[in-house]
Amino acid sequence: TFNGTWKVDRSENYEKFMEVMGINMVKRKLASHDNLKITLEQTGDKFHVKEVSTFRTVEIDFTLGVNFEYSLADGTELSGSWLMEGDMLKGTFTRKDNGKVLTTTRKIIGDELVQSYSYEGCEAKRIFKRG
Ligand code: MYR
Repeated sequence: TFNGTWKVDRSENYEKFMEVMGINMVKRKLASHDNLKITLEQTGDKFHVKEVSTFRTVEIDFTLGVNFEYSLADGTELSGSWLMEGDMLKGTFTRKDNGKVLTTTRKIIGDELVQSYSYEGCEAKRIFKRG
């Protein structure tokens, strides 16, 4: 189950990923220490997500397979949806500013939540621990 609160523990290739996303260096430096914490609450095919970081606190509701809008901390707007594939969440989101697609997955590996990101051939991961 994904339910619970997850605190980012470490990231892989995340600064490079942000660079490919077009985020400037100052923001990348800040974002690499964003203390991201997400709380996931699944009820059937509905999710409630609370995202807390040094940048902001936002709450998001989505239903699996249903498109919704989401803005990154820098204001970049995305539109897309999550699907459950086995016990993995797979998200496909399109940037509104350039039409390019960002895909992401969430899976539980051992006692960690691993979120992968892919955009324009660049891959990154952020690994969360229960907290
Ligand atoms: C959620 O389930 O947390 C809300 C929807 C998340 C959409 C996809 C998030 C992609 C984040 C990419 C971060 C890269 C920053 C350059």
